[in-house]
Amino acid sequence: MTSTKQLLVDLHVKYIQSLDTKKDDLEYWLTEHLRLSGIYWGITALDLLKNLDALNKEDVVKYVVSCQHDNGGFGGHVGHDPHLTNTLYAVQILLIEDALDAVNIEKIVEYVASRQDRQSGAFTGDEWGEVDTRFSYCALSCLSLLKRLDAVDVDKAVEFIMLCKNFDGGFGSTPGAESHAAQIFCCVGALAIVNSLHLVDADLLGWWLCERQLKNGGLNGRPEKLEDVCYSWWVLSALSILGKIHWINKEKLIEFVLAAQVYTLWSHFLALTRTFSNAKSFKDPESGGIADRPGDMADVFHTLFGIAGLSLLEYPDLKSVDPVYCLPKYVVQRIGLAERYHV
Ligand code: GRG
Ligand code: ZN
Repeated sequence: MTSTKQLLVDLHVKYIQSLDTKKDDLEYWLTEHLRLSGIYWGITALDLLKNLDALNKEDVVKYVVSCQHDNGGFGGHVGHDPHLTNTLYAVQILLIEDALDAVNIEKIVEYVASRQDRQSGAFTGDEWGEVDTRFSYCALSCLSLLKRLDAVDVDKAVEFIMLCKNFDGGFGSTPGAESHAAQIFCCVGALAIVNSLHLVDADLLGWWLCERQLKNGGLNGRPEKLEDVCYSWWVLSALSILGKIHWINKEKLIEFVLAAQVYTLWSHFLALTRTFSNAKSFKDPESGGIADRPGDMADVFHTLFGIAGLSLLEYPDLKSVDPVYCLPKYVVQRIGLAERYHV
């Protein structure tokens, strides 16, 4: 293992492509419930890397359609129970593939609306009843992408999110819960979607967010915790929505994310000498993808959020990502939703 100062695009594309071919690995079967989310993380990363074609569109759309239930919701894999999170991921994948017409949109709207508790405004993730601000985000993002926010009580949804705001300007998962960067992304993103960013204490929250950067350049999710590549998304997207991305040290964060890339010296050599993309049959299971921090194993979740973070930091040769929807910006523009939010 050595340190690199550049994004290893070819290796990451190969890594994402190889994820569905590891059927001999126990891990492949143990993570079955993450199959649909894995496709969202993988395909979004590929698109930002300008390699959307690396996965076959027809196969992807067919698989997503097969995860939908009669009630309109999507499960994490064929036959798995429907869940709000997977329903958002399904809509996001179909939008990236420009194939929303492959599913019944009215049924999706019905399912998402059915998850709101009309009294509190909160959303439950599934029929088991867990309430969390990340489900508020999933519901509002999904309905907004489908242009059907009218199907829920938006004022009540905002009321619930504001009950989860804390003294430090941040947001937690439920009223009284500690501020956490991932919940902050969900709450700030949801408020942006429904034009309610004026309810955020932008300076106070901006301070809390930029204090997440540690000496090694990486960001943590709350005080006293370890740095982790995925916070390059959760923290940076919120800062970006608030117009304060310049409050963190960009160069140090880029260095940290690049150092969390996984590769062997041989793959690195091939990538550097540009022979890699020609060596179609070359496979190196140890290479490609981004880990949560330098030295750890890669996974597709951290691969997306590392790349999306780099995109927010305007790293060269990446497509721009939308900080509210976590979709490539051109996709959000294609449906006429880009740049509607203001602090
Ligand atoms: C479209 C990007 C996108 C998201 C959809 C499902 C969802 C909405 C958001 C998930 C938000 C969430 C709660 C993510 C978890 C992030 C995370 C790394 C949690 C780990 O927390 P701890 O406390 O770890 O276990 P730390 O880093 O604090 O040690
Ligand atoms: Zn992480």
